[in-house]
Amino acid sequence: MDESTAACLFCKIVEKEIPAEIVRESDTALAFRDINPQAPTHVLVVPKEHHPNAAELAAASPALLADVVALAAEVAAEEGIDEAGYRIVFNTGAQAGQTVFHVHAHLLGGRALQWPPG
Ligand code: DGP
Repeated sequence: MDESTAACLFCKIVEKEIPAEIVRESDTALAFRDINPQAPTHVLVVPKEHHPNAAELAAASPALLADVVALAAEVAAEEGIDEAGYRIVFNTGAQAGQTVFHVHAHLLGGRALQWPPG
């Protein structure tokens, strides 16, 4: 772990240094429940490798971005929300509400979701 990731909250969850309710894991990604859920299913899916946001992940490693989305889809199926539908959100940048700068997909479902989001 280099200096940029040493202080990263989600790197610490990936390393199991900080507890989280992990729901699924692959070789490259980890899915765990959001601490402040906004829907009956609210799971965060992160690549194990540190990248700050979705755009930088897409540029550096498209396959890893695909792994994150694939794991989110597996969790959606496991949670039984895949048929009704769900949302995958990557908040990117402070104005979009990103507060943790280790890229994470929010998987939201289990209720009717509003559009446009706030
Ligand atoms: P964002 O605002 O898009 O950067 O989302 C960050 C999410 O991370 C937010 O919904 C709350 C969640 N979160 C923050 N700290 C923790 C934590 O320590 N554990 C878990 N499980 N989730 C956290």
